[in-house]
Amino acid sequence: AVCLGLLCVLLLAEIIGLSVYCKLNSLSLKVETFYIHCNLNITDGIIGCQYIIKRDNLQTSYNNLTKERDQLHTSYNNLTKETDQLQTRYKTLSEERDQLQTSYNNLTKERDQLQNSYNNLTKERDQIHTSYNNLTKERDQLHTSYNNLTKEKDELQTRCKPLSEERDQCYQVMKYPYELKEFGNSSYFISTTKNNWDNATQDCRNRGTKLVIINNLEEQKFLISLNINTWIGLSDIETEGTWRWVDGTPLTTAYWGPQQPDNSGDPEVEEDCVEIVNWNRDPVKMWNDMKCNTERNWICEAVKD
Ligand SMILES: [Ca+2]
Ligand SMILES: [Ca+2]
Ligand SMILES: [Ca+2]
Repeated sequence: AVCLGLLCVLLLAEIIGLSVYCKLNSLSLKVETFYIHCNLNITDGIIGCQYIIKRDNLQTSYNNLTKERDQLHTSYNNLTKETDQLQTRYKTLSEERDQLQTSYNNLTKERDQLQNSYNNLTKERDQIHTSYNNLTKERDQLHTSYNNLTKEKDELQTRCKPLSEERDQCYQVMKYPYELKEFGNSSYFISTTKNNWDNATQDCRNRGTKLVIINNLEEQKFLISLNINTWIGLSDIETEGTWRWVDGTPLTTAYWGPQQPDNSGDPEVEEDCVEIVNWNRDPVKMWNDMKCNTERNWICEAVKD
């Protein structure tokens, strides 16, 4: 029994040594080792301890590998998710890229169309500019032509005015047909119609002549020989009793009929114009003062140069 106790003490010392050798293990392992080595020899104990350590290491490695596997699995799942997300983003981006490409193509077409439109508008603008310049030139030419025509019109109107007056006079002259007679140094236009003294005077003026002025007895006799009751160019229209010829000269030699001039003898009636009345055969007593609005033949005289 003493020997057996001694052996146990020795074994206990070995166990302590093994514990140092095995370094740190769980308390149960120590108990187990103690129990084993209480029944087995030291060599077997060491070998068993090594196996245990290896097993523990393997267990630890296994655990670590399991953890790593789990981590890898988690990482794999995460990566799978990320891959899916990236796949989705890639798809979305591809679609966006296609849309952008389509938009780019459309914009390119629109740009080309706009460029064409711009070119066409530029051409049209240039044509319009050219047309504008041409029209401006034409307008200026027309303006010049207009001014020239206006000047010509004014000149023609200036030239036309006396012609119109002559025409009007011609019309007036043509209104009253006449018979032409020549005597002495004068031509005589003898009317074939009758009119008042004023119109007769105006008709002679229209012809460039004067109502006949009797300058001498020969002329008086010539007029009597025509055998017409006619106005002569003598009146006292301006001043009663003061007789003047139509050229403004005063009466010097007169051939009044009997009791003439009498200014009608009626205070209510004026007789201011003179006629030749063939009421007797005495050529020096043939004139009568008469109401000027009475209608008579008349004789215009044109004195030759
Ligand atoms: Ca005369
Ligand atoms: Ca009179
Ligand atoms: Ca009279």
